Amino acid sequence: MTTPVDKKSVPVSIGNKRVKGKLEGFLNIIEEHRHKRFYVCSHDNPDPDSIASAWGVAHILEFLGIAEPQIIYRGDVSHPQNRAMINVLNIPLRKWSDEIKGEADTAFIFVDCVGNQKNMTIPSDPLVVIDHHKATAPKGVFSIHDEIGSCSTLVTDLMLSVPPRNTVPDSDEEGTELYCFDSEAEDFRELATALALGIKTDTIDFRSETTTDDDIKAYRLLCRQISDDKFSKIVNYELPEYMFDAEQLAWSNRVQDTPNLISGLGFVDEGHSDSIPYLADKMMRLRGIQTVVVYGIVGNSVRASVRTSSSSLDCDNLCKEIFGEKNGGAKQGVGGAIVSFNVFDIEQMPENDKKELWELTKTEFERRFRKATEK
Ligand SMILES: [Mn+2]
Repeated sequence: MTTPVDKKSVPVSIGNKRVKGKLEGFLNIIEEHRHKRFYVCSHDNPDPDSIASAWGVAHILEFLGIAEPQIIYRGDVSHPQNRAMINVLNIPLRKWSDEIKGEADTAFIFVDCVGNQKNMTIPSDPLVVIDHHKATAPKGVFSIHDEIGSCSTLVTDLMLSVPPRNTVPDSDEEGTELYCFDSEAEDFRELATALALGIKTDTIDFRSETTTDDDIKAYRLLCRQISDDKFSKIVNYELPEYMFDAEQLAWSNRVQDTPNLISGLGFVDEGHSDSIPYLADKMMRLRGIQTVVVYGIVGNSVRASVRTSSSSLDCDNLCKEIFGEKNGGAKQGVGGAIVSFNVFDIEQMPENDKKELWELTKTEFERRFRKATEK
């Protein structure tokens, strides 16, 4: 029989060697820059893993006595589940503003990315990067890096590994030890909920190839601390009305040749672009369907989501064949593409031209889809 773990027992670390090996260096670098204003930054497409990691790092900084570290991102939080996460957990996430660039004495920590990729456009050099992707940090930047299932796992381990702090003892009492990973701390349940969601989503429920025992260990540990209510509220997030409108459109615009289906949504508002991946997933659930492309024109680009469960098609090839070698990619049956129309200013176009542009786009991508799937 196993003994349930005492929620108040002293926390153990996950034991990731890459975290352990960098702990001292991390603490030193924070100490060295402690007078600065810290910004913890997500990449441009904040997802549960990057949001939770950033919040976790901000929590560590506060524990280390850094005044008011800020969590920031550039780009958009578009997926309705990610918005639900921010609202339900009340995560103090702020959007990048150009004023930050002008501030003196700032220090930036990038999480879930290393800073020299396309998905990170915050124009400041990081002091520290914490990441789990196959990518190398820029030269000279202090990095905590391991190719595991999620960045939230690394951050959870870091939280557990930070040495406890002694409170100032009263005259006749001894000081008590305070831990960074402390279920009694303010907002800790919410933070644990966020980190658990980060691990769950980034590992695709522990099915991704990169999932390690560390991810599972961190998840189990966090699950003892989460708010069950809030966790399920986010997992079963509410959908905005436009999602149902988009679904109706996707259904009526579909070109279906079972097991293949493609559907174009026309011009999609930037703020509604999350309907594209959502509907690609949904269409995959249609009986007999194995390969789906849902796409639309968002701003000056075509955005597409590609899915396949077919054993004869490779999703990455499919993305590249339909949308161009450099415009898309996929892993494990899930992919996407962005094709820029940067010679046009679509918003300024007369309605008729826009209509024609859409017709051309539709004809071309449907043709390419047919060609790529009929092999
Ligand atoms: Mn991640």
